[in-house]
Amino acid sequence: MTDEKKCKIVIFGAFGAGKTTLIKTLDPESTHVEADCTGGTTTVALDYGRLQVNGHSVYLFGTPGQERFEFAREIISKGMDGAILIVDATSMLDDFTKHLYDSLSSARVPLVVFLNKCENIGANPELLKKQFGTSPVWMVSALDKKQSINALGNFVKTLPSHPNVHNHT
Ligand SMILES: Nc1nc2c(ncn2[C@@H]2O[C@H](COP(=O)(O)OP(=O)(O)OP(=O)(O)O)[C@@H](O)[C@H]2O)c(=O)[nH]1
Ligand SMILES: [Mg+2]
Repeated sequence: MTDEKKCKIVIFGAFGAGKTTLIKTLDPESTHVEADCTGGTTTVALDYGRLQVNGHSVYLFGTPGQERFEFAREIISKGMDGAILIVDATSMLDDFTKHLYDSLSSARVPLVVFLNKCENIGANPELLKKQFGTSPVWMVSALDKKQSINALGNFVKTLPSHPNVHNHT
């Protein structure tokens, strides 16, 4: 037995918000189940990565952003200790992101919002920042490893010291 803390973090967000990119940045050896789509790839099952942060073993699960994959989001969400909602700060807030935010806020799970693509000249995080009630909001670029680790580490620090799930391996 080890007293190492383990936590399962699930990443939500609309199509193209940057969920897969964030996991690739945080864990370059992560695994991704994707299909080709116009202009790139899209997650059709899940992303999976792991890393050590603030004395925790963090298990990251990325969900598909397309609305039709609701069943996959439900399965992946089981037993999560925390949720990250990624929002593309170069776009207006869309209805699906609002729906994800409302469902996660009413679920009893710690939640943080990452406003993503903030290094992009077209990003307007200030406009979006106020639209997430009392939830903590971080401005990030999922392409930037330091920023991504910092934002994740700060979230993990806030999680209860006895997470729901004891063994995610
Ligand atoms: N400029 C910029 N582009 C980003 C950033 N994060 C992601 N992207 C780009 O946004 C596009 C979509 O990123 P993904 O990580 O595949 O998005 P996703 O949320 O996993 O998308 P789905 O799986 O289809 O729901 C890709 O072209 C990424 O390179 C960022 O921080 N800055
Ligand atoms: Mg993806």
